[in-house]
Amino acid sequence: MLIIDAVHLREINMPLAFPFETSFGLTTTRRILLVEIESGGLTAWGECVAGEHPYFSDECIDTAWIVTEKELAPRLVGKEIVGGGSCPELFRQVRGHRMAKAALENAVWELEAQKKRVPLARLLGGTRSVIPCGVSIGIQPSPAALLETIAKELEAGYQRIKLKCKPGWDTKIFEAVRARWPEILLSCDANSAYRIADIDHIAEWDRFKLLMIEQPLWYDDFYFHSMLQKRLETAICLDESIRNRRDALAAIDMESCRILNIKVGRVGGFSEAIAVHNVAAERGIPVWCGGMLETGIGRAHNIALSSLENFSLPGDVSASARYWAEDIIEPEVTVSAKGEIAVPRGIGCGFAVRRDRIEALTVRRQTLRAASRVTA
Ligand code: OSB
Ligand code: MG
Repeated sequence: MLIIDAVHLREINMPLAFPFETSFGLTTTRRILLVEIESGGLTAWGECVAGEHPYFSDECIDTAWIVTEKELAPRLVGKEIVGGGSCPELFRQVRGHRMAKAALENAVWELEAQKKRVPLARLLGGTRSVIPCGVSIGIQPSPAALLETIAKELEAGYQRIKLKCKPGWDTKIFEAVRARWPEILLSCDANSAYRIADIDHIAEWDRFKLLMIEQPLWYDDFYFHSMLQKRLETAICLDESIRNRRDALAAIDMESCRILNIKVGRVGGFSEAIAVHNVAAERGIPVWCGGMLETGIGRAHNIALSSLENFSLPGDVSASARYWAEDIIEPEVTVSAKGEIAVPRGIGCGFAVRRDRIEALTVRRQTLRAASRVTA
């Protein structure tokens, strides 16, 4: 059993080493909510992946902060719980706010792994010793800049290139990339930038032999994606639309997609991420781990999750140095020349959190502590 003594919230501000542009906007500096849980002398961290604005999903760091402080953390402090798997039930009364829930739940799983002195990856049911890695490349200032970036990432060993796209940065770009690299594993991610009227336009991309087209239509849709999937040879991969296991089941059975992106924040924590992974495995649908421009804390958790068997496609989990001049964990996450990350074998997530660095980046903080118990 774990007794939760305290939950600390903090916001850190961290400039990205390379600005990241998607169809919904440009990110240059991340504002990130970190949670730290104290329990019987142990301490475990979680990262909330909500963005600065409610553009990817309806959560943002400011909603996550309020909900964590006022609703979620109070449901944890002072409680005696079994482990990470206890969190969904504790948080059930709060609807939505999955990224806020995930930060706390994942920290509790980390705590449980530390208490049991096992690697987090094993506690989650992971079997892989290395995970295959791809990169997500934002919209670039010019096609030439994009080609240069791709060349650099391939040189580093990454196994799959994903191109962010939007109307005006799509067909011509894919053409240029395929002209230079006819055979690489290539995919695109539209973050919902298209509508069903674009069905003929999107169907033209079959000639590029993309591994998948990620979330082309509305962020909350299955029906029109199913219509589109029937028109395509290329697999659709859903990201934004999949909030939980039931969504995964609906999307798979409606044939809205043939591949799933699992983001642990988007589905509300490791418990639900494992459930999505399992239902996809039962139905023969491969999954991969998405990314949300995480610091080392969220990145370490993504590595642990990616060690589960059905994470068979390269994920968007890549080296710390692609995001940060200096990460907040040590060692930093690195990728081998084969485009793989080794799953740590140490206790917990297997990375040490750099408290000094976090202190220097902190712009606000709050502590919720259990009312002191009187012991006989
Ligand atoms: O849709 O996968 C996405 C980043 C922010 C928000 C949404 C997405 C992304 C990425 C980047 O594609 C993945 C990463 O490198 O962390
Ligand atoms: Mg995506």
